[in-house]
Amino acid sequence: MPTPQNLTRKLIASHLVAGEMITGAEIGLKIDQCLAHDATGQMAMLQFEALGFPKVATKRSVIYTDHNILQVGFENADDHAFLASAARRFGIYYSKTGNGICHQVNLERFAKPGETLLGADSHTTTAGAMAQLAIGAGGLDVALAMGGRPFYMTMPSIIKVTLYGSLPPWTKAKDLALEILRILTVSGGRGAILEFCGEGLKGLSLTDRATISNMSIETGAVTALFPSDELTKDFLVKQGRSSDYIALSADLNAEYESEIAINLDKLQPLVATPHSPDKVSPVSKLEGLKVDQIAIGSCTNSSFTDMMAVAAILKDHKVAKDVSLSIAPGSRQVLTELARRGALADMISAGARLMESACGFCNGVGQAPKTNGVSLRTSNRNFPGRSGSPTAGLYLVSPETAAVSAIRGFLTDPRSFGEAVNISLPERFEIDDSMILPPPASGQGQEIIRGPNIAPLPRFKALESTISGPIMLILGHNVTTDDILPAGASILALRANIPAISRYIFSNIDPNYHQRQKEAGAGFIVAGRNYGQGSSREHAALAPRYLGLSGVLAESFARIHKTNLCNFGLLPLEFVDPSVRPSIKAGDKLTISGLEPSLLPNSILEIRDDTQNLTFYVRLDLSQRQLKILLAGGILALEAAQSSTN
Ligand code: MIC
Ligand code: SF4
Repeated sequence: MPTPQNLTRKLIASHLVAGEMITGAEIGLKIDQCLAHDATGQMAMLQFEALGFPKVATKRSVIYTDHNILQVGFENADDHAFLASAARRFGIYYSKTGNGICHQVNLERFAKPGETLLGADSHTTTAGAMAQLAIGAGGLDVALAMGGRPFYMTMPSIIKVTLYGSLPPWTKAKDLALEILRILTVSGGRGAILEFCGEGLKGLSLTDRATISNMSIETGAVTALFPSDELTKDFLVKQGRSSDYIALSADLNAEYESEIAINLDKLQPLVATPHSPDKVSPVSKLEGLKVDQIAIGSCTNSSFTDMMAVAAILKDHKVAKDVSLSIAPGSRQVLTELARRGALADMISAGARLMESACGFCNGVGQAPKTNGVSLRTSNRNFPGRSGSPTAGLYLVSPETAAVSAIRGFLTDPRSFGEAVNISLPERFEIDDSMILPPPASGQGQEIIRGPNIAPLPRFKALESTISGPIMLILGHNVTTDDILPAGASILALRANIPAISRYIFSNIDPNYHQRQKEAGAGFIVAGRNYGQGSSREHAALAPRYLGLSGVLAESFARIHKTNLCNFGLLPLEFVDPSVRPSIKAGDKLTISGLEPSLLPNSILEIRDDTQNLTFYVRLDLSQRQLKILLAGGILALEAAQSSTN
């Protein structure tokens, strides 16, 4: 009898092209589908071009324009023209601005049980709701996968999340996502895939599952996976995609590395308080907190059922007079369904401000709260400064809690609102893919349009075997990519321009960092655990490298960011003994040597602190393949060196 397999191992096994499925070992996966957008796609396309691929080799790749949509200057229009033309040239589908947020549209139109999806966005995990092995990565990894190369990662451990019971009235999928964060924190999922099972699944709709897999990345997990079952089938049938359905689940008695059991009956409405999604508290405990702004939407909670529930709550009520309520339905499909049912009228007559179907407020593109403002949001991250207001406090809640609170004017436990609203899916969704432009049969001769906002890619040299430089910054635990490269409309408009965007690196922490780093030439950042958590933006590695940064010394790294560092030739160094961290100081000159081609995977290297005359050890926990990339100065440098010797 074959050994019973969990769902994750089944999906990995069916796509494995390199390595062995041994936890912690490097594996290579064949990628079926890719996605990128107008914050990450620019770099992905410039790199795809630099890698010399003639066209995409995936079953389907899609570029969405959903992040960078505030047209206050020529910059993002330049970016969109570039992306649309690169999509035509390279055989990529192009989802026009207004069609919706990539993860919501992907779920509706493209996500497919049993396939792999690599997305240049950390919340690519959303499609795990549909038993798609959906993983976020930097744009360069996505460019390689689009070109048909394998995606490499460490074989994850698999955490079984067993759900019992059913969610009580007014307690929603978002509350379960927050409960998981309360249990695991922002680093407890590192190196793992969360695989969901148990009788509790029956009560979770496909979009509920999407909310949960969306936020799995906030635990540091690689992704989440739900089985593909009758609910998946129902959603796919309603999307006119019944042929995409296959049933998929773990075998009976499959093994897992660890297990979490959650009794849904016991959950209640929860809220993540500033400034981390794992600072979770019952809403009832903070009830009465005066709010200034409420924003409903984002790839976490902008589905048909979320929006219809909000409309049902707002119907015949008014938004409190000193609250601004913004609502951004997740896709044009959702927006159309709301319009046809009169739900938009209910929202508007309650006093809500209707926003574009896009990321918008979620990463600071509009709706920045006032100084010290309190903003209740249905999105997934409440990191400092993410809203565009450095002093605002962001609280993450379910759409139901947000809507009830909008009426009351303060954070309110929705259970006090009366009978719970329950929304079912329509008989059939309105299907109109006319804003998703398919590529022409051949991209040959299609011009790539480069306005002045599209800068050439920087090129890097191979690493020296000895590197010396000062410690530029000393940081704490859980540094986010929003700390490294802040969110917000003006910075987002520079994603295709590394010289311009590099001026904003660490700008919320030290506005002079960029100048200091340029002058220093080389240098190091020192940090605690889970450095680089959050987004997939490779600019948070590429731009510091452009300024001259040599590496980061941390207790541990977030998965995507660590790979991004290596992809651009930056040293991701882990303290062997973290207790040395407090003794090294900003400005100390460090020297690391031994960066030789003979270096072995998982090597331990000595670092000399020349200023304090002390030595300590760091681990370079990389595979042989990654070491080669790193020492060459990054993937593009390695590929260029290899093609010149061929
Ligand atoms: C985010 O939610 O932080 C983003 C903006 O979607 C990022 C993408 C980026 O910054 O390029 C992500 O999650 O990867
Ligand atoms: Fe867009 Fe926010 Fe989702 Fe990122 S988390 S993809 S910014 S909606």
